[in-house]
Amino acid sequence: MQLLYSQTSPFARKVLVAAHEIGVADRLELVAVAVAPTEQNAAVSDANPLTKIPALILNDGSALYDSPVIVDYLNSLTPDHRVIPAEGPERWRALRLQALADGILDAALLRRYEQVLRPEPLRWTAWIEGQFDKVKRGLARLERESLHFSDLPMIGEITVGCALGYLDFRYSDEDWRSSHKELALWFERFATRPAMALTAPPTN
Ligand SMILES: N[C@@H](CCC(=O)N[C@@H](CS)C(=O)NCC(=O)O)C(=O)O
Repeated sequence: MQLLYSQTSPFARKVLVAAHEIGVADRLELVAVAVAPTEQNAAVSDANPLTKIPALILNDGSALYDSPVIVDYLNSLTPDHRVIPAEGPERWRALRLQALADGILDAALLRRYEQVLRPEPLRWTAWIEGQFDKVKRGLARLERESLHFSDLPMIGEITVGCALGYLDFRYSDEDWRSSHKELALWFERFATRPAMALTAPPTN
C-alpha cells in the first residue's frame, strides 16, 4: 500500500502513528507529496479528488482518504493492538476525541493558510482570530479531559498528540502549555512513544 503523505502534515502523521501502534507501518510505502489549496497536484487528485493528504492507495489501485477512514482501514488489518475500540462507550469516546482534535487541526490549518498563502492585503483578521478561537476552546476542553485519557493510545489520544505536535511545529510562539498544565504533562509523556518520535515533523 502506498501512503501519499508529507512530513509536515499532522493528518498524515496521525495515520503513521496509528500504523506504528497497530503494527502495520512496515506495510506502507511512503510517497512524499506537496499539497496546498492553491496548487495542482495530479498524482494526489487521481487518488483523492479533494487533493488532500493523507491518501492511501491500496494494492488493487483503489484509494482511501480522509485520515479517520484510513485509520479505520488499518485498524481492520490485524486483531492486535487496535486503536479504535470495536464497541461500547469507549468506541464513541475515542471517535469523539478524534473529531475534536481533527477539528482543532482543521482550524489551525485554515488559519495558517490564511496567514501564509493569502496575499497580505487580502488577509482577514476576523477569520484568523475566529479559527484560533476554535483552537483555544478545543484546548480548554482537552485540558479538562486529559485526566481521563487512556494509557493505551487509542485514535482519540493519537490525534490529540498529533494536534499538539502541530501547534508546537507551526505555532511555536503560542505558549499553550502554561494555561493547559495537565495536557502539557500528558503530552510530555505521550511524545516519548516510539511512534511519535519516529514521525515527528522536521525541526527547522
Ligand atoms: N479531513 C482530512 C484533512 C486533510 C487535510 O486537510 N490535509 C492537508 C494537509 S495537512 C491538505 O491536504 N491540504 C491541502 C488542501 O487543503 O488543499 C483528513 O483527516 O485527512
